[in-house]
Amino acid sequence: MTPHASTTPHTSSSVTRRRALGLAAAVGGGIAVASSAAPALAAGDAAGAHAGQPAPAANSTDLPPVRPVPQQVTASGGAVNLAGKVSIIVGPETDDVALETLRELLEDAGASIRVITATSERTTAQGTRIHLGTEADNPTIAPNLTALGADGTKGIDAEGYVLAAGRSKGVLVVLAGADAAGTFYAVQTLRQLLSGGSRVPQVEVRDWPLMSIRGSIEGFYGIPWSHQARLDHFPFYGRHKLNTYIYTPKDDLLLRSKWRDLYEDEALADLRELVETATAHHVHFTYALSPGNDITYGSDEDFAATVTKFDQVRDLGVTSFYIALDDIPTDLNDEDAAQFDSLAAAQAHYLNRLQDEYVKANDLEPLQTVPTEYSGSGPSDYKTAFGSGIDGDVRVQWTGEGVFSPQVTAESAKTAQESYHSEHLYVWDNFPVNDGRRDRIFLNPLEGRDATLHEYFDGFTANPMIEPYASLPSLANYADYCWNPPHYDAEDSFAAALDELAGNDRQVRRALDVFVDLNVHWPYRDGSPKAPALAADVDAYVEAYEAGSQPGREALRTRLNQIVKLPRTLEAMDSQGFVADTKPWMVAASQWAQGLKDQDRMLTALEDGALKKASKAAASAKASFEAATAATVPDQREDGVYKEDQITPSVGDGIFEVFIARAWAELRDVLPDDPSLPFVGLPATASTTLEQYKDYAPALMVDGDESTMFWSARAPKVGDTITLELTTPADVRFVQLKMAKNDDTPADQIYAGDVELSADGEDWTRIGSLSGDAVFTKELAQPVHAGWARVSVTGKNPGGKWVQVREFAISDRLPAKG
Ligand code: LOG
Repeated sequence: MTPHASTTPHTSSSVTRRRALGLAAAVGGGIAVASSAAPALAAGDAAGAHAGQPAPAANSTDLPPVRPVPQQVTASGGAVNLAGKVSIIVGPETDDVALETLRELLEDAGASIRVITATSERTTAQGTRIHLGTEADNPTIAPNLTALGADGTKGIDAEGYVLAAGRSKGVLVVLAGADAAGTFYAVQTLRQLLSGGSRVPQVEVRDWPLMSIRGSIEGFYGIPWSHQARLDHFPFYGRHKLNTYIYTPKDDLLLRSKWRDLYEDEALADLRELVETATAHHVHFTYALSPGNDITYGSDEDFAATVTKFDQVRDLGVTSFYIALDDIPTDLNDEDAAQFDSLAAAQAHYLNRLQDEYVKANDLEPLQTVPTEYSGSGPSDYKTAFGSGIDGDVRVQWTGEGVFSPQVTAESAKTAQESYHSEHLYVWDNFPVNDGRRDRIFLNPLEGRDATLHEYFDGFTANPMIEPYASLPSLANYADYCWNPPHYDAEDSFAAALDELAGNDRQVRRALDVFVDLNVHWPYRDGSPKAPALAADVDAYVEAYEAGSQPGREALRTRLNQIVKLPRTLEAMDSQGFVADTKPWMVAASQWAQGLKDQDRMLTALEDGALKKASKAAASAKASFEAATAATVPDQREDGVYKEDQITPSVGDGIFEVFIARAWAELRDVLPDDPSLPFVGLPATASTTLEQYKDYAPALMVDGDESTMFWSARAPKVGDTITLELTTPADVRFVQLKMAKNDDTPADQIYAGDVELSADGEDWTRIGSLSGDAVFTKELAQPVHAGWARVSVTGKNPGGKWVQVREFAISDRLPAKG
């Protein structure tokens, strides 16, 4: 797609050659350094990276790391100092933000600054000179690049730049953009080369992005980002060379259910501020409407309504528009059905009208869209009709082989291009979005995107989390990946983003790693690790405990102390937004860890035979766990109403629970009636007449773990049953059925049903009926001898709701009263 991709040979022989020359190794996520005697090396050359092969490890003797990794860097050794008197020479039209950013950088470096606007090749400036701008705008750029022995920007792609630093009649730096954005990015690279000081290595950097669309799509369900969060994102994007933000939060009513309604003054003022701030940081603010729920594609009125709405934001300076057609009905209404033979044909008609009569007529950027079939690379009637029906300039989004795509390979990219008949596909990447798991935050690096995808796609937009600042590490990953996929190193990029958010305090940075470990599991990728560092410490503890030895338990104790303190330690992070976003998870982690510490004391007391002490510690643990399961995360559903404290944060991915279950088992052995012990049912198997959804198997109803569940793949019918068979029949005194996702909110569950016991699996005795609550419990005054229990459905579910069962348990004892 870009000519440069093929001019950069990715061969391992070039690595050998570099080693033979005795050159420094490339920096992981940093820069390859060539001596002045050697020819300039492309970064691709230096790292010898193949698809999926990360750059070599960091080398501290090299240049300060620059991320995204530039395409080419040549260092001639030594550095120049920018403190003292500095003249910045700009052209009349040189990018304002680039100049402002440069000015701030130099002030931090201790420079006193004079800005000169050049009108000819010659300037009167003496001493340290920094030339900033494009060759077209600033006539001093070309001769000064020549003075440093550097080539001009001719042939460098849009948004690219040349940065040259050295000496020629004094210290001379040239920041030459291929365009305004490139000029701005040259300054961003200078910032990283200065790395907080005043010295710049003598280098020539030639750099350009391999993908033209790099950014985020606020495209999730749930609480839309705040105005302030959006404003805060744009400077971050600028620093990381991201250039796109697509505005399409699903639960913003004016974008979807009320898409025809116009904005009031206050909302328009906010939008204006967003657009201006984005533009200032070279971020394209793309405005997306989702009219698909009730539009008539062929109607003149709906076309006019679209234009009227677009015009409101075009007046604010928006030049980039988008129609989102995801998650909408696939039937045509009568009016459209009379006019079009398919959904795709109707949509193509509407999009083409917008592209011709609006986008082209007003000289805007090409229209963008996400089709109704947005995943899977294979062909379909819809994809063919949609792709070949729309104007070839329209940019089309695709989510990969699935809605969530653990991998995106070059092969599926190629197939998708063919199936959509599009030269302008770009990825709507459903990562790190958490609208399907609002109890989680995802702090794992972006992985699994092939290193050659720039050959197929215009770019990527990440669909981020509901928590805007917690999404920043992933967005930094997209920045590094999209600019230079062959040199993307997931771990390095992620660690650098955490450094940035943490700030300079090393204790804070270490605590952040401890916190990240508890949130790295990404459930959409098989085998994704679960709190691996905590898990290793738990394993070591259990092993030591079983061996009756102490030392192996210390690592876990240290970690638990760190986790308990997380809310306090991380308070000192630079990114206060990250702290606020993740607070519910930090607090819950702290409470889980406190409970584990209590259980550690309990286990020690058990070993010492101090039973009273053990029981007291167990009670503390129980209280900590109860605190940890409080709903503290806010939520917003289709009605657009924001509500506090709706969701219990999930953290640690079940690893705390591994320890907890083990510790309770020890207590149960010694003190089976301890009131802190959680209720467990007798060993049993479960079966049902309901089909299971995905891998939510019936066995998950009887695994003693409320964080897993059975989920039906349909609504229950009268006569459907869920049946439990005890391993050994018993005198049953207690029955408990926990349905839906939590105890307090009726949702997917059986609404009408009888609960019955049986001694032989044939004759059944009713012991109670479901009431519409999520939880059913029954204490039997007289024990009933039984080997089976079941729920039989006696009525329809409201709204055709499906069924979730977290636990179905029967017992010969009553639950302990704590
Ligand atoms: C939605 C998106 C949502 C995401 C993840 C697309 C194109 N649309 O399945 O708004 O955030 O899944 O839940 C989606 O991905 N549909």
